[in-house]
Amino acid sequence: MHKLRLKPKFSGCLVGAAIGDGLGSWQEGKGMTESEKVEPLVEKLRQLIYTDDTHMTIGVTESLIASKGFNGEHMAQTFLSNYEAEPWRGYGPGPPQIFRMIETGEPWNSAARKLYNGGSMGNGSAMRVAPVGLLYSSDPAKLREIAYQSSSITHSHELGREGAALQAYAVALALNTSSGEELNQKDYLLRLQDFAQNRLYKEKVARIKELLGEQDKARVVTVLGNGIEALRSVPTAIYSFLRQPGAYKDTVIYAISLGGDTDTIASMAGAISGAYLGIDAIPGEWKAKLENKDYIEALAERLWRLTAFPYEY
Ligand code: F2R
Ligand code: MG
Ligand code: MG
Repeated sequence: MHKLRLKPKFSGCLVGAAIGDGLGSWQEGKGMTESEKVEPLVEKLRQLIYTDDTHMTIGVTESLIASKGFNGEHMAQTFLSNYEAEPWRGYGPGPPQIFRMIETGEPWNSAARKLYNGGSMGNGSAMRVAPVGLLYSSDPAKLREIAYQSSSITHSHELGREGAALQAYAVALALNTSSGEELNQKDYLLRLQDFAQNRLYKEKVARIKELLGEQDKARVVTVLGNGIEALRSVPTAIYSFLRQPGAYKDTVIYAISLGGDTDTIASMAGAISGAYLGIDAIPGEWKAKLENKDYIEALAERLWRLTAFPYEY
């Protein structure tokens, strides 16, 4: 795809993720809800305030830009300084403990192993990984390596790392598919299934196909999950996108309607949808209400420049 056509897809991805997070945060931890009740929420809200999901996505993007690629020490320090500036963003329990360890001298690639007896399997590294999917979209092996490494700063459990890699690859596939051509859901799923190295993720991706026409949300939640663990949220986000790949708004509303970890599932689904459809597919009223939209868009453009014009940097 021509590099100029990727630019609105980069901003669609990061802005789309942030809006999913900001809107989904109003439903986080609650049960399933009717889709019709989600959209009026935006009208009631003066601003879409994002949470840790976007705060950390911003950190990943800032670090990738500043280091012209992945640098674990730099990314860990960026997480730490962003967290110290805004600790109220609703972080999960694990990351702040890791930031404290890093602050007191623990290396960036060993702190996370000290938590949860082998590392976190939460979705905290998958929820922030979209910029890795954008930057390394043309090289799946490199994308996997960097997704794993960026995850290892806070989430070193195999299921946390694999969730991050799968979400990054879902973003990369969406980015590399022209929004002008209809997305082939079966082909997209086959690629994801081939990419996944963990058996549990391969099984979950296989279940997505049989649920594509499912009307019963309770069944979707039973099979795919709506929880805080990567294995019970990354496949759900991919599914929310694949049900209605042509409409960003429907993807995000559907993800939120499933209940549970709604900010995170809607953010990951919004990132994939935005990478496929581009920023113009996101409703103007939603974009206008997003906190820090201009900064997020500016970061997306700088990340795009890094891929489009690497010799400028
Ligand atoms: N923290 C939240 N939501 C709580 C409400 C926030 C509220 N609105 C507020 O403002 O205060 N959301 C955010 O956290 C999730 C991401 O969490 P992360 O970064 O993965 O955290 P952690 O601690 O690593 O893992 C989460 C939980 O998963 C369980 N777990 C993880 N690994 C485990 C293991 N190996 N064995 C057993 N359990 C494990 C633990 O219960 C962890 O606490 C996102 O939803 C984000 O939005
Ligand atoms: Mg959150
Ligand atoms: Mg969440």
